[in-house]
Amino acid sequence: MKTVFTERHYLRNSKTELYGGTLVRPFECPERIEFITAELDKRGLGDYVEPADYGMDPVLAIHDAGFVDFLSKAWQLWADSGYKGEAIPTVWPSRSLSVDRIPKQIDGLLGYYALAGETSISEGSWEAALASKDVALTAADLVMNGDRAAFALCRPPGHHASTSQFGGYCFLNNAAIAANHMRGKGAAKVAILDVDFHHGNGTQEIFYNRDDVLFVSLHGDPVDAFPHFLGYADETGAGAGEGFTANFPLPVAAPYEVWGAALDEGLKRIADFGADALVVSLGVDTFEKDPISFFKLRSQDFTDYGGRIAGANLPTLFVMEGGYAVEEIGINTVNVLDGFEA
Ligand code: Q9C
Ligand code: ZN
Repeated sequence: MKTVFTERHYLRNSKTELYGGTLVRPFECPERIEFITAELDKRGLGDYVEPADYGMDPVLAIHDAGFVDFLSKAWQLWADSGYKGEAIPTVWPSRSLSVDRIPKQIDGLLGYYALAGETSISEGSWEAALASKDVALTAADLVMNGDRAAFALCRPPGHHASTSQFGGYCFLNNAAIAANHMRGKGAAKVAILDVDFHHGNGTQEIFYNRDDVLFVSLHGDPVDAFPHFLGYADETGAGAGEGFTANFPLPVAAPYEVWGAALDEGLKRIADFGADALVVSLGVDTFEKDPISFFKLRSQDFTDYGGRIAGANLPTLFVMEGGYAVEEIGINTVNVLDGFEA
């Protein structure tokens, strides 16, 4: 399968992540992509395509216009205010502060449009986020034009980005933008299978009221894991979307036997739904050595589950999400693609 990739991901090179009370170099770093392309090249799978420019219409079909405008100017507002570091929110419209009015000043805007505080906005972050959605859209069109599968090597990732909030290293929801684009290109029903360790809260929120996009997610139980406030099994959709969200929260130290059983249930849901196309939010932070996660998948398990996903027999778009054990991120990601193609 082809890989859509651009060097413009390097434009996202934040120096700070608020982690455990200290500022550390972000886990979501450019080397992640280098490890993946190195492994693709090593296995002779490096069939790369540059992304096309899809403009803002597919973004504005998913995200709030005020949010998009904020992202486009946040770094400039922050820099103009004279702050020395990167843009980190410090105040939120929390339970006891109003959410009714959008402030003008950058600290207020950051709190209004952020869902978490670890994702510093740095110079170039917006441009990288734009390139990342174009990677996803270009790969979506490969699939809609007849390729059995395509790999969107997106960075920054997207599944935590909701209609109007960024966080969890995500700015624009690449998978959601691509899935919606595939709907517009003739796939009547699209299923999204989110296998990143973390719950895809943004994707869930975006499609929560829709019955044309099924959202299935396997993730660390929010009782113990980021994003902490969404991803419970009783979240099943609302209105017309009731029954079109399926969450599989899994416990600390879940081994592949447990994870794989949930995957099979999720794939059954996708088969029952009658999807015309599949989008896989591919995070490999389920790996046993991932530094910020708690599942126990081994490298060979990624090959195995790639094969199980192929069993769904659907045109499939893989969209890169998380995965932070940098030495193994390449092996594990390419194992999924290899297992799918085997
Ligand atoms: N103690 C993605 O995988 N912080 N985002 C976790 C753990 C945020 C992950 C802190 C993790 C965001 C795309
Ligand atoms: Zn993740």
